[in-house]
Amino acid sequence: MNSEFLQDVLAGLRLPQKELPPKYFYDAQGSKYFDQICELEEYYPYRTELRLLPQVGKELQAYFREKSITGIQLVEFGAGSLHKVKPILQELTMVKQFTAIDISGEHLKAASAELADIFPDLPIKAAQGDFTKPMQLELSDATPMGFFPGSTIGNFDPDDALDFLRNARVTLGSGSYMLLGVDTKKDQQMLEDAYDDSSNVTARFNKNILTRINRELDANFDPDQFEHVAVYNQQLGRIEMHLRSRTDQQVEIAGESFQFEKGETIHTENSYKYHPAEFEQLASSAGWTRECLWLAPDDIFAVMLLSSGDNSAMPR
Ligand code: AVJ
Repeated sequence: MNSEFLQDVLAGLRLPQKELPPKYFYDAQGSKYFDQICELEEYYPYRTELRLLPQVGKELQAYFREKSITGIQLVEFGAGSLHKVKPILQELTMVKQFTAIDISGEHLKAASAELADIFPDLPIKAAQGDFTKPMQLELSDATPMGFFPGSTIGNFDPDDALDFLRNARVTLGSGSYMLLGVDTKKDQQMLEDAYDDSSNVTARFNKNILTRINRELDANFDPDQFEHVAVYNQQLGRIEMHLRSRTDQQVEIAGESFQFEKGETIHTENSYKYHPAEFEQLASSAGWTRECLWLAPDDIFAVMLLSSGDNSAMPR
């Protein structure tokens, strides 16, 4: 049942630079830690984007009216706690249906029940799924608009981000839109503080993946024997999170042994940062056109509206 998780973990830890896919952070506990991260003073992306969204919603409403679009079908990728969509739904009254896709099914169920209380007339669908892979959506007559907030796209290497954007353009189809939140390149200290907070919430979030592996995959990690590390890789324009072994140690996972040297790391996450123009370039390589750009004060976060144009020649 957990064989994909097991295979991903074994494959990642057999590499010379050991790694684990960040999508496995989000078990029930990990999703809770992530919500705590979003409350941190140091973690600026969450609140910065959230503050931009009422304005974004208002301007989207005017933009779509201008285009004589009367119905929107909103599809959120990596939906999590569904806080970000609220200001959009508040302002964008032409949304006829909301579909939320997330990897953590239970978390999503609770969040969509809460959303249904706030928007009782809105049809809401919750789908557990891996949005990093191509998928099928039930599309209505309303204009599809993808929603991918939080700079979650930053978890992908640029190649994979390009694939995601291409796949999403096929999934959403001709005449669709995509609203994206993208974290920007900025002062290194500000970036590193956001991923290595003084209350160590991010450290617990990072180490929780080891606890999850112990529980679900019959392993014997001692999370205390690993140290949380977050560094900005200037060359590649990304925050890297690692778990650094405090000693020489051996860990058993489903009967396979893994050696860790003191100081050796498991690379657990990348969080890419883009100049707005840099991201527009990436989106346009995937066939999207940038329609609108909203920047937070000091350009510390960007929200973009992309349009697919006519892609009817593409396979659906
Ligand atoms: C959910 C991927 C957007 O990269 O900022 C937060 C995850 N990791 N703190 C990010 C995360 C550590 C977050 N994303």
